[in-house]
Amino acid sequence: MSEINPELAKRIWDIFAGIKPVLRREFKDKIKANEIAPEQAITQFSPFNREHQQLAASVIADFEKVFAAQPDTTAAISKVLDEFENKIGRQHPDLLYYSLEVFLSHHNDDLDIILPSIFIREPESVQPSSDSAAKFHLQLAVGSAEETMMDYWREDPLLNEHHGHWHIVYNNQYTKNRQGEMFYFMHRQMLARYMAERYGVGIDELTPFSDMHVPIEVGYTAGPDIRLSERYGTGRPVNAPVKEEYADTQTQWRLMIEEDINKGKYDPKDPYDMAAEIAAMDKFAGTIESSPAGIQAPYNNYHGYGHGFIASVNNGVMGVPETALRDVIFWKWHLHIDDLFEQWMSRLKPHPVFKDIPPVKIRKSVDATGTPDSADLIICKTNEIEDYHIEDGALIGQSAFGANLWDETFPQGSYHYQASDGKVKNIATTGTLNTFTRTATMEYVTSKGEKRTYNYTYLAHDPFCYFIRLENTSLQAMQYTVRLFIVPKEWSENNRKWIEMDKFLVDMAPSSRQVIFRADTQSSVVKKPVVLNPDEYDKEFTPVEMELDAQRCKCGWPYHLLLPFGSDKGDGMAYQLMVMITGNDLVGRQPDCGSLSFCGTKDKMYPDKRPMGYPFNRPFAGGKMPINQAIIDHAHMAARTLFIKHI
Ligand SMILES: [Cu+2]
Repeated sequence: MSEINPELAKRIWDIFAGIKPVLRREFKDKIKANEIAPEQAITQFSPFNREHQQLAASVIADFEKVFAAQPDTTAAISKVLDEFENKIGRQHPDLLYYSLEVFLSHHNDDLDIILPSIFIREPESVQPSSDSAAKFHLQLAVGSAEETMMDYWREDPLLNEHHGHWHIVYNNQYTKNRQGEMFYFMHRQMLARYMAERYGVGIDELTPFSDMHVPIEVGYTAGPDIRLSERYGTGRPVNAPVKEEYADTQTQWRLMIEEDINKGKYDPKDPYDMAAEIAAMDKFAGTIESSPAGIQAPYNNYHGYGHGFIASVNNGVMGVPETALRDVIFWKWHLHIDDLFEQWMSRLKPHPVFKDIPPVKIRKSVDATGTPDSADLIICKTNEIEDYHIEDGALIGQSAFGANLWDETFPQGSYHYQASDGKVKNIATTGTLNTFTRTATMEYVTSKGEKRTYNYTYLAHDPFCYFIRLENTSLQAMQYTVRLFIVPKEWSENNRKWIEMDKFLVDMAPSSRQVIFRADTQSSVVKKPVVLNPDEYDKEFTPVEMELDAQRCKCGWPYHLLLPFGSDKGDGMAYQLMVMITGNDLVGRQPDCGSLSFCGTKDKMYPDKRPMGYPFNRPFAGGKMPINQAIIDHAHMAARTLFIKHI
């Protein structure tokens, strides 16, 4: 990446910080006055809409043409911005913003562009829905008081920003490697997290919305300021019907999809081969989403049309990726989509087919409840490590838990390590991580010039790290891939419910024992650079922040949501933490992007040779508890219990 000059960077910032409701209002007025060409006369721009995607494609093609005609990048980008400004007033502003952002994100390799946060870009849409009058909120918002218990999560501004940004990075114009598979995987992971969260908060399990002939039982009304955005309708009441013709289309398509799955249209060519599985899922999910990974089918873009059919009830948040998560129906619609992926997956040959077990050893036993337990999986809260510095992690681990202490166990308690200065310091291990509810303040000025200040709550957790004791039994130096997952213990036999926490490469000397250190902030799932406090964002363009950062990748999961809620009852909620070691599957030691799980690396191969979510990419078979049995039986897998307690 290279830096662009500060004036140009500031100009980009200012464009994205611009007040969009005014532009939207002007555009609506022009439509009314018949000043806009009919094919451009859009009321709500939605990248889920096929026709809108095509309009964006031609805008992006214009940007590319302008860009290619200039000798240097700075001149090229400023001409593209001129072109963007020329188009304002002739095409829908959200179509133009979307196209510009997709274009810039594609060229982000050459440029270190800082876009303002969602708090600045779309302030009216981050307002918590609880700021609607309470009664109005319950009646219209979600249909039940219970559902509002999840507002803090569904309406988390940075979660919504993440989702919006993901759909910019994985767009329809610039094809990415394994894009269809990524659509399936990223959304399945969000669902696993959402369901674990509901379970922890103590509300009903999520049910799918699979039949649009049934009125939408849940409603959604965002905070009242959303109406000032000129982008959305007033909200969707509970039990609102989807238009009959849309429901007919959806039903017809759903039946065709199920028939094609059952006919084996999307089966992998070889039922055991991972590359064949990846290609097959990529094609299937790419067709359903849709993305360029898909194929022609009558139901192509089934998922996207579903967003549109639901949004059409009242120009709802479902039409827009950076607000869709706020609505309960998003999760119900996506659970239905995921059910289709599950139908496809149930046709694969189940695990265990682990033929490629690397020469490693992690010690383990079985605890009193019959579940796997490993003394080689050690967890610490980083604020319980005296004089902790992340760069000393490996040294701390080796000193506290390795070398002549290799055969000791370290149940929750206080221990010691020797720091590089020779001094003995304290370190505590834990079996429980805490989550908290914190309050932050958002301040914004509406398009009417009114200043708003709101408190909102967000979930946060103890900063923590893992120490994993791993033995390389090979006589060779090896590189291994470490894969970490968690799941609510009661759901540990359900392969859809495992939450990916991290995956990374380690180097091992021949026949060696190593204490591997890994901090939560390094997680391959999390957006980099890590945002520790969601309300700390740049309120203004600050060129000093524009330093190069090879790890920068803006589409990862928000750090503060890395751990699920857990439970506020008793000891908290019992989770299982599982580690699986595979060979050198990750392409490259230092990916361009530090958030490879959900972001891949830009324009290159997805940096994992195995199917996303491996080993939970297939059902497990054998015995009463096949997943736990596989963990017990295989030398390259281990697990332990971890409590997550909300305090
Ligand atoms: Cu999405």
